[in-house]
Amino acid sequence: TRTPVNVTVTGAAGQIGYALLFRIASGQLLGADVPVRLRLLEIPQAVKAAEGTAMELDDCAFPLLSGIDITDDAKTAFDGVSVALLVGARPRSKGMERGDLLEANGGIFKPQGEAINAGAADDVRVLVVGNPANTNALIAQRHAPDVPAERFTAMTRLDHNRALSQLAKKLGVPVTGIRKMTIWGNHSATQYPDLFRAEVNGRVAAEAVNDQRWLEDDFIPTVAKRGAAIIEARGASSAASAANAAIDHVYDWVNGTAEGDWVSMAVPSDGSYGVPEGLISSFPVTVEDGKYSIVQGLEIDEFSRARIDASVAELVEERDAVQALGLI
Ligand code: NAX
Repeated sequence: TRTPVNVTVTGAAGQIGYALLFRIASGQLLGADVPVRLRLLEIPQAVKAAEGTAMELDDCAFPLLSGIDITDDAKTAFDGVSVALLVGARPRSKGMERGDLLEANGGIFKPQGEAINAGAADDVRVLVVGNPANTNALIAQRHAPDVPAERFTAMTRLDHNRALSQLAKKLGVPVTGIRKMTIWGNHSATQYPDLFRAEVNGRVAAEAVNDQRWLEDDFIPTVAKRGAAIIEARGASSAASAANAAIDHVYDWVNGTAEGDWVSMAVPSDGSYGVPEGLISSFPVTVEDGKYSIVQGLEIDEFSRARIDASVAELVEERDAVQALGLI
């Protein structure tokens, strides 16, 4: 039998954690033949709630779940970790300035980066879900100098999946008819879901839609502001869909992307498409043998160029702000 893979989830007692842990334990994160050992990291006040979730995990008798450890200590949580899902973050409270938000998250992602640096397994893969996800990932990465930089990623897969569904609905096609969707830039309202490189049954999606008004005034804002619409309707932010996207992100990173298709991941830029090197920005990526590569050589039209640049400019601002605060 295979040795269990250590999977750490931070913010395990939160709502995404609740939707995520059962799917990991059932084998959907890494594959139906891969046993996992769960490490749950929470703040002291929420350890008891995490213990409650762990009781429910026990009650599922998942064949692949070899054990659960619960801790409020980052060093313990990341010791030997191969897959680190950083979900817990400090949300923006009323009246909080951006600097305060970044500083509060620096207080979380700096020590977590250090703990990953100190104890993670050689094959560690990190996915940051907690917002502001791209910049939190940057902070963690900068405090883990011994881990290859490309192992730190942030989640734009929920945006990607939202874009697939909106486009499928518009065209009356199944999501499986769409390939090469891309989210560019920041996981924020400035993100750019790109229909000029996406394909619907082999045709350029923007041409299949043939409605620039819809694309600009409906599709892009609907995808970018979907999180707020969910809060408005549900009275709580996206949880199961966010957990689903985290599963998709890691599963594809480990098991590879389909031939002739790609997925969106926020990854450290190598300078591709004019995105400053080192910024953790969303790109189209393919995965082979457990390694992702940014899709190269795409022609970027003027409309898309401006949208990508605007989102990347926001990432530059966030990076400069955390730099000024001494967080990186
Ligand atoms: P919840 O508030 O339900 O849960 C967060 C949990 O994190 C809490 O249990 C809290 O105790 C814990 N936590 C806080 N600081 C911690 C620390 N230092 N170490 C360990 N745990 C800590 O939020 P939830 O709805 O689960 O969302 C979690 C994060 O995901 C938020 O930052 C949210 O903004 C972000 N999201 C990101 C998305 C994305 O696409 N990248 C989409 C969904 C979601 O909005």
